Order: sequence, then C-alpha cells, then structure tokens
Amino acid sequence: AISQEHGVLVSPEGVGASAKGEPKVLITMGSDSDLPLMMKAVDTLRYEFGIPCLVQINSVHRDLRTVVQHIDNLPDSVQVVIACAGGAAHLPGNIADLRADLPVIGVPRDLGALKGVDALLSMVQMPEGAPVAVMAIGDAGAVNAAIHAAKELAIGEPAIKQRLHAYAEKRKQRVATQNQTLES
Ligand code: RP5
Repeated sequence: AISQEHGVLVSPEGVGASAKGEPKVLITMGSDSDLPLMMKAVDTLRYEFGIPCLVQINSVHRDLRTVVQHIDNLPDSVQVVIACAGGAAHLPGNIADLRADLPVIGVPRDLGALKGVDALLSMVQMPEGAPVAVMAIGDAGAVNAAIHAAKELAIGEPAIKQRLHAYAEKRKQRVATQNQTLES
C-alpha cells in the first residue's frame, strides 16, 4: 500500500482514504526493514483517528546528510514526529535536536542480539535538552506512538478528541464482551 517516490515513501493517495489532507505526523524510520512495524502506526493514525501522515526513510548511519535535508524541510503541516529504529538507535534523538519545534516519539524495534533493549536505552537516555518520548519495544510501541501523537494533536482539534473517546470506548467494549463470553 506504499509506493516510493524520490526517496520519500507515501501512501498512494498521499494519506489514505479516511485521512486526506496535509500530513500532520511524520512517521520515519532508519530502514525499510522497519516498515512492517511502522505500518501499525500508519494504520492506527489513518483508520482510528483519520490523521494524515508522511512516511519517510531516514538513515543516520548510511546517509546522514539526506536525513538533515529531509528533517529541515518537512512540510509546515507536520506537528509531531514518530521515529523508529533498531540497534544503536540515534534517529529520534537526532531529530529532537534538529527540530526544536517538534515533539519526537521514539519506537524501539525488536532486533538483533539485544532484541530492542539497545534501541530502547539509546532513545530513553537522551541527555538533557533533546527529549524523546519513548514507547515500548515493538508492536505495542508502534500503536501507542500513534495514539500518543493523536493525543498531542487533539489539544487543538476537537474532532481528534472525539475519535480518541471512540477508541477508548471500543477498548472498554472489548472487556465487556470478554465478560459476557465468560458468563455464557
Ligand atoms: C537501523 O538499523 C534501522 O532502523 C533498522 O532497525 C536497523 C537495521 O536496518 P537494515 O540493516 O535492515 O537496513 O538503522
């Protein structure tokens, strides 16, 4: 569902059927091998909250100069960044420094000998001044990053706030259904 254009990955319609418009969130990652994980964030933003996002590969250890160029030139509509990486995961911290004006949410990928603990620690141990809001390693982290981004955007957008309430309601309903199943 994603096509490549000038080194920048975007969904075919730009943003997805339920989320047309200027991208509000940048979802970025160190490699396209991170994409299956980050599609969980793309889909959560798109289908649960109707929030358009821009998806971009940015490798700080293969092509740092392009990362700086991409991050310096994000569309003005982007208000939150979600950044995923595995291993010695510098990408979210680098973006937090490059963009003093944007909150950065980090998603550590479960990868390699240390299974994401290395990525988690390199994101969470940012020195003072360049904060990264770090989520859990792996799938839960990717989905939670999208929810957290939606919560940040909801501060100025009642429509997103409503969708957050609807999402919470669905989660409650799940517990009710589980209890009904036990009782029957
Ligand atoms: C990181 O290195 C990427 O974010 C990815 O998680 C990891 C491995 O990348 P590939 O070798 O699969 O391209 O920069």
